[in-house]
Amino acid sequence: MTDADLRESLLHHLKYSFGKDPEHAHIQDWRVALSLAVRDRIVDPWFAATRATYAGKHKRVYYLSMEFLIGRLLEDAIVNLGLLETSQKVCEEVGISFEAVLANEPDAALGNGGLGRLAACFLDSLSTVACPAHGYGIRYEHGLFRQRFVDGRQVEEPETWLSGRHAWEFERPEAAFEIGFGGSVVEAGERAVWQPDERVIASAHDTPIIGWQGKWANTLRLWSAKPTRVFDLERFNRGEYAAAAEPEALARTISRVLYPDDTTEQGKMLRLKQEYFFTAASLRDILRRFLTEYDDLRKLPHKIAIQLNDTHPAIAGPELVRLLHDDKGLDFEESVDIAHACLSYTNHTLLPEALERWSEGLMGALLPRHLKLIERIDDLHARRNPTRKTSILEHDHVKMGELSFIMAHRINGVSALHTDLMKETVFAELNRLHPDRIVNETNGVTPRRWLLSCNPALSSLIDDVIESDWVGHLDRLTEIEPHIDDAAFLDRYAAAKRQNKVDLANFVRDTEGILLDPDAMYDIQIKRIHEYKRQHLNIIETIALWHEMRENPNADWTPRVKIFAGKAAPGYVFAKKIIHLINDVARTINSDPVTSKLLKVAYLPNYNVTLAERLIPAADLSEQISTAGKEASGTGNMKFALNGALTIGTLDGANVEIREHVGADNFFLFGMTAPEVVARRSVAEHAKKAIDSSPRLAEAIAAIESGAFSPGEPDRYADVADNLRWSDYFLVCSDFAAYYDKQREVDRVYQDQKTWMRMAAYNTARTGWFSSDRTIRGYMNDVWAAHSVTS
Ligand code: NBG
Repeated sequence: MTDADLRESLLHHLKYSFGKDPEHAHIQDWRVALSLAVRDRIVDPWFAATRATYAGKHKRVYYLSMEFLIGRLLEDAIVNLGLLETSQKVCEEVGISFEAVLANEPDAALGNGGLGRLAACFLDSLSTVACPAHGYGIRYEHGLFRQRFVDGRQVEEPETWLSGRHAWEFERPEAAFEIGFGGSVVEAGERAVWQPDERVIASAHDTPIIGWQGKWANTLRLWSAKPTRVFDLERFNRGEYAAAAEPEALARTISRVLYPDDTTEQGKMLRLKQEYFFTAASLRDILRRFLTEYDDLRKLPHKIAIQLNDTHPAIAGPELVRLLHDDKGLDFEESVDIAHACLSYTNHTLLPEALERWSEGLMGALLPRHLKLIERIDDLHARRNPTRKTSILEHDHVKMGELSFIMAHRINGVSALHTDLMKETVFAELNRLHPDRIVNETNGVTPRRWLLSCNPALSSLIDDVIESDWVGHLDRLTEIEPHIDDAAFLDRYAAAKRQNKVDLANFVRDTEGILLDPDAMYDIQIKRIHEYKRQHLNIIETIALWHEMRENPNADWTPRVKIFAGKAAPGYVFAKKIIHLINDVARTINSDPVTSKLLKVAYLPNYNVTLAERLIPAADLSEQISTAGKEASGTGNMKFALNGALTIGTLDGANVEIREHVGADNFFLFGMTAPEVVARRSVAEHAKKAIDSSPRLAEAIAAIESGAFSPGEPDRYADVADNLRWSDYFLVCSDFAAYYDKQREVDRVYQDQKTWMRMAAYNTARTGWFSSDRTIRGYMNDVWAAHSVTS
C-alpha cells in the first residue's frame, strides 16, 4: 500500500464516515478515521482466511475466555500490516502527530491481569501462525476499574473504554442467541426439556485480529447482553416507568462490568450468569457453524477444539452435553464422550481461594438442568473409575476444577513447575486416574507488541544484526549472541536502554512531578497487588536500604529508582494497605534531602497494558519475587527479560525456565524453593525468628509499626506489622535476608556497566523461546491437534 493510498483512505473516512473536514477534525476523529483506513486493509485477508478454512475443511480452535486484555489495537494492526512508516508519513503530511493519534485510543481493559493478557497474546499468535481460530468472550461495557490515589489510598472509578468511538468491531445483530436462566425442567425419560423463566439475548460483536505480516486474520467475537423485549409497554402505560424499563436494565447488567478480581471467587450469582451467558452463546454459535458444513455430530472432535481458559467457562462441559443429548437426541454417554474429545482446560492458579465452587443451591436455581447433568457426569465418571476417591460434587458444592478436568481430554499448566505442582497437589487423584491428560504449555508473550512496538530502539538494533524475519521467528534472537562481545554493538544496546529510560523519566516528570535520574538503576515491580507476589517484601527492602543510606550517605551506593504499579481488587483490604504503605514510604523517602541522589520511589497509578509498554523497555531490574510455588507462570517476567532487564527472582513459575534459558549467571536468584517454603511454614514462629536474626528487618518493621511513614496516623500499619510478625503466610520475613543480600549483589554488578549490559544482552538473545507463537504451536500439537493453513 502506498502513502497516497493510505492518505486517500484516511481523508475519505474523515469526510464520509464522520462528516469532518481536516480543518475541523479533532484528534479523536483522526484516530478513528485512521483506524478505519487500517481496518479496511484487514478485511480482505480476514475474508480470505475464512474462505480458506471452509475450502480446506480445516479444524477450528475456539478459545473461550472471560477476559481479553487487549489494550490499544491501532499500533498493533499498523505494525502487523507493515504500515508503520507509511502511517507516520501520512500523519505528518496531513499535519497531525502520529503519537497523539495512537495515544488517543482507549486502552481496552477487558481483563484483570496475566490470564487476560495471555488470551490477547494468544489471539495475535493464532493469527500469526495461521491457525483457524475464534476468541469468545464478553463485551463488558466497563472493563477493569480506573485506579486513582487519594492521599496514597487506591480509589476505584469506572472505566469507560466505549465512551469514545471504538473503531475495531463489526456489530452482528443477526448473530444472536437467546440464553435462559432458572425455571424448571420437564423430564421426558432420559432426556429433559428445560424451561427457563428468564431470558436474555446474546448479541455478537466481531473484531478481526490480523497476524504478523498481514497474512491471516482470525475473529474475536464478544457477546453483549440485551433484553428479549426492550420494555414492558403494559407497565409503562400504567405509569410504572421505572418498572417498565426493568427488563432492559436487568439483561444489560450481565455484560455491564468485568469482575475486578483475579484470584478470589466472589460467589455472586451475577458472576455465574456471566459465565453461563457467554459460554452458552459461544457453544451455540460453534454448533451452528459446524452444522453449516457437516451433518454428523460425531465428527465434532475432528473439526473443532474448545479451550477453556481457566474454569470460568467450565459450564461448557454440561452445556455441550445438554445440546447434544437433550436437543440433538444423541445418547448420554456418547454426548459426554464427544464433549470430552472437544474440550481442554488450562489451569492458571493453585491458590485454593481462586478455585471456583458453586453451591448446589445456586447452581440449581440458575441452571437446574445443568446441575442434573453434572450429577450424571459425576456418576458416569465414578462408574468408569471405580477406585476414584474424588468427585465433582462435595459438601453441596460443584467443584469447577474437577468438572473441567473430568470433561477435558487435556489439562495444561502454564509453566513446568506449575504443571508439576498441579500433578502433585490439586489434581493428584485425577492425575493418578488419567496420567496422560496433564500436559505443560509454558506461557509466552507476543513479540510484536512486547518488543517490536514497545521498544523501537532495541528492535532497530536487532534489525541491523539479524537480517531475516526475527519477529515471526523469535528463536532467531540467538543470532545476536556472537555480537555481544563486540563493543560497538554493546554500546548501541546500552544507548537503546538509556533512551528508553530518558523517555520514562520525562513521562514520570510530566505525570507525577517526580524527577528520576536516567543513570540510576530502574528497578520495577508491576503486576496485580497480592500478598503472594510480595510487593511488601520489596518495600520493606526499600526501607532497609534507605535506613542504611541515611546512616552512611557517603558510601559507594548505586543510585536506584524503585518503581511500582498495579491494582488491588477493591475488596482485598490487605492489598490496598500495601498500596497505601508504598505511597507513604515513597512520599517520605522522596522528600529526604540526605538520600535524594541515591533513592527514589514512584508508584504510578492506573497500571494497564499501555503503561506496561512504556515501563518494560526502560527497566534495568525486573522484580519477580513471589513466594515459591504460588505464581503459576508470570508473563511480565518474560517481557522484561526480552527487553533486557535482569531478573531478581525466586524459583517460581516461569522464572525457573527463564533462568535456564538465559543462564544462571545472568539471573539474580534468591529465596526458598517451593519445598523449602512448605517446610518453613511448619517452623514455629518462623517470622519472629527471622526478624530476631535480622536487625535490618526488625528496624524496617519497627519503622512501619511506629508510624514513621504515617505520622498523622501512627498506628495505620499496626496490622501489617502484626501480620508480618505473627502470621506471614507468604514468608516475607523468612526470605528477607536472602533478598536484601542479593539486592546488594545487584548493586555491585550494576556499577560495572559493561558486565551489566552483557548480561542484559544475553537475556534478550536467549528469551526468544518465550514467544507466544511457540506456546500456540505447543497447544496445536499437544492439545488441539490443529494445523496451520499454509497458502
Ligand atoms: C494467572 C497467574 C499467572 C499466569 C497467568 C497466565 C490467574 C488466575 N492466573 O502466574 O497468576 O502467568 O495466569 O497464565 O489470573
